Amino acid sequence: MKNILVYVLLLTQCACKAPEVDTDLPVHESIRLNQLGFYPDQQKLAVVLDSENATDFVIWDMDKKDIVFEGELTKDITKTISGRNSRIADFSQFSQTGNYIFILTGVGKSHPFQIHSDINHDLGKASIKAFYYQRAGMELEEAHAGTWARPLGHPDDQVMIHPSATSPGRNTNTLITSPKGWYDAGDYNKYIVNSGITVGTLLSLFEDHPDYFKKLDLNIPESGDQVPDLLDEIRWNLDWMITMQDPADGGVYHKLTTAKFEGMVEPHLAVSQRYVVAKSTTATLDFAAVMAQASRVYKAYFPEESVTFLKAAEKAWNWAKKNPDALYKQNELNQTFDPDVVTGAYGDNNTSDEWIWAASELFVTTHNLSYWEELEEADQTYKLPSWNQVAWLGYYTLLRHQENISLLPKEWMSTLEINLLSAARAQLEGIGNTAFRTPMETSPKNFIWGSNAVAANQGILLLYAYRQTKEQIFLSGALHNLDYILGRNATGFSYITGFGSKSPLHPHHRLAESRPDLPPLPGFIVGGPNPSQQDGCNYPSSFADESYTDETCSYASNEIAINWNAPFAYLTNSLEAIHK
Ligand code: G3I
Ligand code: 9MR
Repeated sequence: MKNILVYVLLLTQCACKAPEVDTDLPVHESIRLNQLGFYPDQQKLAVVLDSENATDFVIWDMDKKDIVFEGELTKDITKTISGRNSRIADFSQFSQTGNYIFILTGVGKSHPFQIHSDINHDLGKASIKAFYYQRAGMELEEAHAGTWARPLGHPDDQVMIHPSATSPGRNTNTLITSPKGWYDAGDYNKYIVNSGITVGTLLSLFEDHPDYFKKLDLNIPESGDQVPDLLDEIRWNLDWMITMQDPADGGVYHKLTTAKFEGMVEPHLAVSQRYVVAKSTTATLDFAAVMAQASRVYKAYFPEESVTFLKAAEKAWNWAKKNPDALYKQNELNQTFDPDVVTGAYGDNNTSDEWIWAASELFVTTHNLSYWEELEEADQTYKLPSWNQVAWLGYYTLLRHQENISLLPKEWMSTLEINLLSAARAQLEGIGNTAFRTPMETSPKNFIWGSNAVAANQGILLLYAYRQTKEQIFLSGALHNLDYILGRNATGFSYITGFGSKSPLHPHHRLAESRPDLPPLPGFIVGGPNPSQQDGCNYPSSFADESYTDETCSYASNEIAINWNAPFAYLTNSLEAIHK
């Protein structure tokens, strides 16, 4: 079709020439911005790569069919990790609600975006609804799942005790029931360690913004009951977790899994024998932390279960005290027991952070000083949370509740505050030297398996710093990482399924891959760039922030996982709650 040239006369007092705007220019790969959009008052940046001859840009209102803002790119050039030239277009001054595109004069246009006072509302809801889609042991009905309705899979009512997991009353081949829970990721197994950080992050999201969640309707089967939907959703996984505790001694099985990964089939057709495997110290402590937190959070809604959760937490803690060195070492187990188990290991040889997390949650819930004793000498330096580093889940909790606990020594608590703030400041340092102007890009070391969760967890840290200081710069930093996740990055992808114009279509996700007739399930954050490329797929680039491929084969860059969706849900929903 012939290009339509739109000439716009600006109603300004100057006699300047009206800019010429070609709205039919193609979307240009060199323009990178948040493909969803912005809050009216937030900093609004687009990054322009290469395009040496371009200098001017406009913001085009798609409804009014009019130019609403004109600007120039910065002259300074920053290099991307792969050496491309980057310049910045800043249109923060423009704050009118509406639907827009960014046009780089003479070059091309951006994907469309919006400016809106609740720009992340639907995204936040979808990030939690994603957990509903991951539910095991339940039929998903059309009323809640729409086109993604599916039959019940994995009832887990005949789970076998693996030889590595026997105990009095539970010999090898004993069958137990261990239903419900969320599938971990692209695979169908259920792992306590990863469930732990996921549930901890989501319960903290509730504790930090209870009023926001009391009103949020997720259209899940429990919607409309007296319990906030977020807590109903989390309950599905808690109910599974509690079955993973060995009643004989309080230890917690490391995982519930098939021996090998299932094929790319729908859940109800993936029927290989499932096992509970070896009890471990890390799983047991993560379980203790989650149950202690749940006991607190659910007290007002489910008083009986609240008591059960706390008893389970204490039993788990006592088991860990007696078994501090029960590390999960999959290769060693496979030399001793059959069948070999080769699914996700979540192996972790350092338990010091798990002790901190469990002790913190138990202390805040019970005020029992014996848990404080565990913390007194503990390492207080800041460590970004991940499945194998959970210390700060505990410390965030202590900070959140410090006013209610007079037993916490002031000086020790202020060390936590200082360490949190200096870690947050360190993340902001150097943003100006990064091509995409995000905390995420300040170090290539951030690009690990699941790097998008690093971006989200950095965002959480910045939001805690904002909460502590009310300094806008921290809020802004968190928003920069959300911009990163939604498109202002080195690949030009919005890394969330179903959100943004260029988003993953082929995630490594059995629920999605087994239904190629449907669009991928929405609201999932994919792992993201990972230069280690452990899956051996074909990647378009080997540079850290470009090591991403939207192919089902790529479990090292394009899988989805609950422990990545949780911080993403924290980030988006907190931002919405803060902007309300
Ligand atoms: O600990 C080392 C660190 O010292 C080193 O600097 C760094 C360099 O890359 O590697 C670190 O180890 C990595 C480890 O994660 C901890 O971050 C390994 O290389 C990396 O291979 C390992 O990846 C994990 C992956 O499973 C393979 O085990 C991911 O974190 C983890 O998210 C992922 O989880 C899988 C489950 O096993 C199965 N279900 C799907 C899920 C998501 O992909
Ligand atoms: O699908 C599995 C994914 O969930 C895991 O993260 C990944 C790494 O453990 O492994 C995937 O399964 C692959 C297996 O490791 C090797 N054979 C191909 C499997 C499917 O791609």
